Amino acid sequence: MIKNNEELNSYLTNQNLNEDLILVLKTISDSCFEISETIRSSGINNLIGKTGEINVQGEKVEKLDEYANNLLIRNLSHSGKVFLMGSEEIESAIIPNPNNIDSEYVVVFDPLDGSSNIDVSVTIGTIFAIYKKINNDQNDLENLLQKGKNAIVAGYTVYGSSTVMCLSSSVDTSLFSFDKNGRALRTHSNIKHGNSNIYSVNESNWNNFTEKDKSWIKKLKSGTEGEYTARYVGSLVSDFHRNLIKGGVFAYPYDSITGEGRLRLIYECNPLSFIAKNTNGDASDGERKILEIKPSNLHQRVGFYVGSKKEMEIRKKS
Ligand code: P6P
Repeated sequence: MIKNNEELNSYLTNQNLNEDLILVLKTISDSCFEISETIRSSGINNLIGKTGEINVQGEKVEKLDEYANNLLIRNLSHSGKVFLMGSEEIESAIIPNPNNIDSEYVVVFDPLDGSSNIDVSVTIGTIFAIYKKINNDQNDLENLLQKGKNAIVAGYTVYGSSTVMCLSSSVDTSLFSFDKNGRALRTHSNIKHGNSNIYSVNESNWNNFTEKDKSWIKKLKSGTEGEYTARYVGSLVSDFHRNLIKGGVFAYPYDSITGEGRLRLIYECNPLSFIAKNTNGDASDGERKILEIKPSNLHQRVGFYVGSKKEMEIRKKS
């Protein structure tokens, strides 16, 4: 545990979070700092490249994916305060301490989002959300398949030109940077979604967009709704963080031909939608509020629109 993390400690205490939840959040903060330090030296410690494994998503596992995943699982298990975990990298639920029914919290995470950008030094990040368990049965997946609106805290850490952690609850959304000893120091509090005109879409999927989405994007480009600029990093957490600070909307629609979504509901869309809701933003799958969707499985994929209400309203009228 990082020593003298007083600022984070007092921030969390002032949020009236109980000490077990504070310990879980400090464990996540420490883990994100460790991941950040490792990423920055990954080129020289042979952590760039792939493990040769294929994960449950059918994606080639990057060495840093595996490292970040194992670190979070190990540290959260050692905290003794986590009842159950769900990870993008692991097919089924993770029981940190079998029969430890005293622990209250369920943690879901994408250990390293955007990992296709690792070997080109583009911003990547860790995304997480924390829930209260529903029952004392560690084999009951319903503890993981909760609606996003049930989250208590959600957040992310982006590993970019600087390392920034976002922590969000219904009370406050704040940003933290880390000093060289890993202490999280608050830089922004009571964050509200920015209002710049930015849209963030992978337009190479144009032919698979619905007519509604095509007319929406054409409207944003037309200048009739103001002058928009396009930004797309290809790392969800990075695109989300930029829009949270500056404004705008991110969209990864369902494929209109296959009906498939790409982004994962439980550990990508729900945490970011929870943050959007807490910061005057909005999030949907194109029809439904993301936070109201009852997950059917741990790795369910959905269409995803998240960001300023302004662009979401324009889409409704498209
Ligand atoms: P595409 C990264 O692999 C990821 O899951 C998200 O971080 C990102 O938004 C998306 O995929 C990018 O997908 O199809 O644009 O490369």
